[in-house]
Amino acid sequence: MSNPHPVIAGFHPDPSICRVGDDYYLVCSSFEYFPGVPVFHSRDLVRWTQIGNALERPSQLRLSSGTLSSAGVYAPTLRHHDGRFWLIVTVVADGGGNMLFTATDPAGPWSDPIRLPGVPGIDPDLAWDDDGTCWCTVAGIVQVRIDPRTGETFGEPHKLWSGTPGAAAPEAPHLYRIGDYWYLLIAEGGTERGHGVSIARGPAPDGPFEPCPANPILTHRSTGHPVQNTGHADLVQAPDGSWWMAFLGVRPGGGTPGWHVLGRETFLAPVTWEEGWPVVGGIVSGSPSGSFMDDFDLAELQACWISMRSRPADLYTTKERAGSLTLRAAGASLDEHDVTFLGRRAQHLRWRARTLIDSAQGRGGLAVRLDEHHHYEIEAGDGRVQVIARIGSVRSVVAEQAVPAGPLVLAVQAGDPRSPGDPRSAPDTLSFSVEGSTVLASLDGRFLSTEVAGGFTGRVIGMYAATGTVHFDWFDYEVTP
Ligand code: 6LW
Repeated sequence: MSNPHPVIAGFHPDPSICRVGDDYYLVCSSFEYFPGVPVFHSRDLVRWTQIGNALERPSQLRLSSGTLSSAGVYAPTLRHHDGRFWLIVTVVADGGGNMLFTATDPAGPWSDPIRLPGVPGIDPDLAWDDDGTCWCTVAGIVQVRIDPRTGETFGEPHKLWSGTPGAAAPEAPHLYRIGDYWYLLIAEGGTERGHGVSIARGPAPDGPFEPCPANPILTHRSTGHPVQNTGHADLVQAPDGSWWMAFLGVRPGGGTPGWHVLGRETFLAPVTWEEGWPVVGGIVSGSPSGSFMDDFDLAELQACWISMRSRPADLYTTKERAGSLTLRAAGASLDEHDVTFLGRRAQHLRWRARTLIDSAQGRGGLAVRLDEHHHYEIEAGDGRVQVIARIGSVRSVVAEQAVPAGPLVLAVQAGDPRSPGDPRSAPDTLSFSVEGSTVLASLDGRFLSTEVAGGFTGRVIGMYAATGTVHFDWFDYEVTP
């Protein structure tokens, strides 16, 4: 079985997709990271370019330092209606809840939130019927009519469908009017190895719904498919009338039980229709993105860069030292919620990242993060370099060496595991070094996987400041064999 590639690799879960003319747009969850809700554009459903982040202002997304990792921005839905783009999302945080944003250009700017206090739960969906009524459907599966311009709800939320009897977690609902039917697409089984997609149809947007006899229409549970956890899907019709499904999946590596390190990624499959029911075809492989380099010569940071919970302008700037990223320390380490960290999602199974750091005025370094309890980093400052590992409650300086004063190139590489044939093998090894000298430490990659760390995200590689002020001249991310 070939190893199909995601169309959007790295932690880009819970995809929602819509089309306007020949242009497709897609959004994903982003949890504790800021800015939130990455927005992508494509003309062929396979090659996607990030065109921005929908929630890029504190007035849109305010995640306090108390917001837990894997809380924050849950599954969004993106739709186009009445000449505008509509984004509905759940923010799981203090002062959060379900909220709506609108824009005329999906690249932004998006509006400030329209709050939906009457909409319960998570995974909100939007659908309009011919008379303009807007139906909001959430996990459960529960539905309520809303006015998307004001956030007002009408009547009490009512139960639509509970999915396949006995299946866990009916969620991720999307409602479509297709031909003579209204279709209700859901995820069920939980977002882990039992994940799947099921569908029901009915005569009206509020049902009643009859389940598809072939449910689940998509699942890889109990198969040897290299892409697992498939679920949380959205449907889109192409200009030529063909139908496609975007959905999340993971690529576990190593021995048993398998560890996925890139989070839940976005995959694509064709859909055909038989007797009024969708049939999902095999995954269409995306084209892997290439290497990436940022020399921080631009005044604004590129859209792929993310920080935890917020990005105060006085702690993150490319204006203080021309051609450099300057990070000013807040939290004292990656164990802290408010550490000054700028990262990008790891998008490949094998890669090398490097940065040129000037730590004369502080301490900082290059890190691979799952969350504040699971991260590895190489840190420079005070005339020494340390490799630090945080795994659960254990924090250890696993290597240290004296270094001469002056800028250094710090490197981390995701390489093959030590014992690939061992049924207990790790998915990879993360090796840390100062360029020009030997590897300081090589660490087991399983501890930076979702199966170990838990939660809904994946690895993020980035630069951080632990004390004082640290400058980074460039960052590069190279795809390796
Ligand atoms: C999301 C739920 C899910 O709200 O995981 O994969 C939750 N499905 O639908 C977080 O991504």
